[in-house]
Amino acid sequence: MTKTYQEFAEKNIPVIDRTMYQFLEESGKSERLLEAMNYSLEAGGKRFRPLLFLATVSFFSQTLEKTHYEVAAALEMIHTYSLIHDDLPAMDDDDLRRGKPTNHKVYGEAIAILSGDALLTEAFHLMATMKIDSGVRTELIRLLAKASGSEGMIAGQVDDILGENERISLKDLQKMHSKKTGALIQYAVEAGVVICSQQFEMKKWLLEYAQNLGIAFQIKDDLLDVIGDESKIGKKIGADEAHNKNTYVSLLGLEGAKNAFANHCELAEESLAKAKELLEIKEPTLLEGILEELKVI
Ligand code: GRG
Repeated sequence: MTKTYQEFAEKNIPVIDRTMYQFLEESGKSERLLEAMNYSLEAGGKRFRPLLFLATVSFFSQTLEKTHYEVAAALEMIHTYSLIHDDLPAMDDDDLRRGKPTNHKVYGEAIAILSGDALLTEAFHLMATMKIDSGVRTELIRLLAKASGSEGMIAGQVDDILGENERISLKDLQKMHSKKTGALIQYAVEAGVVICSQQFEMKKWLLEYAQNLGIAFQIKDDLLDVIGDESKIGKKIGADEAHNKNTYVSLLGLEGAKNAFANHCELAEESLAKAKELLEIKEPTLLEGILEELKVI
């Protein structure tokens, strides 16, 4: 991890976490449900999406405030819900996530489904309470619904499930991942652009950065499933092959996937350089730090 990004993560993860835990504690719910929600939130995720959002806000030299942490918290809550549901027997049927037994292994299927439902719902509840201009708030909520809903992450998950046991093209694989994994990653950057009231050209370059970052993120996940260290990634490797999944490695081979990964990291770098030019930023930014961090396999 680059020192600056590491410091940024160390400083901000506790604030993101506090925002999530306090909001959930205060909004009063069944103790068992809260325990199950917190179990997955506390299981040690990297907080990649919320940090990406906060890094985008910082790119525009804005001081991080309560509202920013609320968007960041909502993003992580939605991400965590998606992982709980993804691990269910009806989906990937995984026993381990983030190095710990999956939510349904500890709390049973019914509570796991409900804790995912509650994290999703409470994420929007949290965003609806944000004290910012109502137009910006509505736009942030609209974009999050679009990214996580039936046009975005859920659509990608459906394509993934329906495509199991079938060979699909690289183009369809990318389309599926741009929704399943990419949409929330792109939201993290777009929300930063929206909350900082940035204009068209800036949005264009940063969204291109986010798009390539999202693809590289997914390729890395596919690579780690083949060459990763189980103790580091917190789950068994080889699951994609066992499920007969379409992945960058199954379609391009190991070397091909490594090349595609390097290529998308480079494209992300180029788009970021254009965005920096617009703001006349000369020094490295946290958005580069995130890319550097991603490059470590
Ligand atoms: C169930 C609606 C629904 C959607 C699930 C994103 C997703 C859709 C499922 C996750 C499946 C998966 C493992 C995708 C690969 C990329 C990915 C999202 C990895 C996990 O994200 P990280 O690495 O995880 O940010 P941590 O644990 O660090 O939060």
